[in-house]
Amino acid sequence: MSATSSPHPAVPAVRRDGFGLSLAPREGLAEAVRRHAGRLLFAVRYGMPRAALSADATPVLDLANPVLGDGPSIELWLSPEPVQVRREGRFLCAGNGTVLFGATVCPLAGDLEGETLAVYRELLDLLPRSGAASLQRIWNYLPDINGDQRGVERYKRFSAGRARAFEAAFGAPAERHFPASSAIGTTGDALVVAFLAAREPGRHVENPRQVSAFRYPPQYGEKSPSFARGTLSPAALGHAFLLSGTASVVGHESRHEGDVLRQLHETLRNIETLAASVGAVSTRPGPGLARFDYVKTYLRRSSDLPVVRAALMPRLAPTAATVWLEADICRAELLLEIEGLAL
Ligand code: 3EB
Repeated sequence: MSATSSPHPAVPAVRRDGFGLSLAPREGLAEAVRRHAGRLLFAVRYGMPRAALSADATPVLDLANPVLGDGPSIELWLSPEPVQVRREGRFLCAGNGTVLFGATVCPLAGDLEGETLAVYRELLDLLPRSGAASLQRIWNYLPDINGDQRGVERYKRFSAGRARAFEAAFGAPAERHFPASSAIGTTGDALVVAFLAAREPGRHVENPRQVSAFRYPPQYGEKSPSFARGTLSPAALGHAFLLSGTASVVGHESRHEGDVLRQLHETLRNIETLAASVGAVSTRPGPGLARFDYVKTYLRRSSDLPVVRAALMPRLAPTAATVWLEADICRAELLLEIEGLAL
């Protein structure tokens, strides 16, 4: 079938030195497994009935966040080398000796801080044993992220557990170990943590327009969030720039409450400023928004899709792949968050 006759053609892979990412339509997993046989690190499927992990033909993480619009809904993380898949406690991991992708879906009982601490301790413990000790990127999906757990917002409970695990593993302050991250709401009753790690370290980047999240004042949680604004990954990941979830936060404050388009433009200013400062840790210039290969946008209100998409698309390369998801954001007043990858 030619690409033009298919309603949802697979987006061509973006690859560099063999590492890469491809996107596939909702029903495209089996074909992708055939096409990338033995070179598929992990598939992540959005818009599924519930969060789940499986490892039949290939490791697959399912997430329940609805896919907005008619775009692709499966990420295919590709490896230049044959992939070995294994269980490490609660994590399912796939690696090739220099990079490792892993994920867990952890049922929650009612102590999000303690449960997050336990999951992150397990993660920080398995990495050095795996040969891919350096965290590059983490994705966190939390049920009812803005809800209350015994008087404290659940995102803040999560943040405290994550911070304690980093301190237990590396001592305080542990900030030079914080990778690019996203922390996003989801449905169901499981905490989902997925990660990308490598044998060689990445270079974590901060944004001059934003207070580093690990220095946020206590109003955002008893323990500040443990993440970097972006990570410039090593050669085994094609030197990909991994952009953290980025929102309408200037300094440490949320801006433009209730106005999704103003939030979008503030977010884009944050991304452009961060990209410019990647030059500080690299001889290459940082990737401006127009050089991103993959952009994933989380919208709190699905009805905002048309206006946000119309304003964002002209700012991206025509070849950029986009995925649009409905999700709560970690601060109740934030209406959107954008993450991405540039190879
Ligand atoms: C912010 O700038 C928005 O806790 O891992 C963005 C990316 C946000 C990652 C995290 C939180 C996280 O503070 C929220």
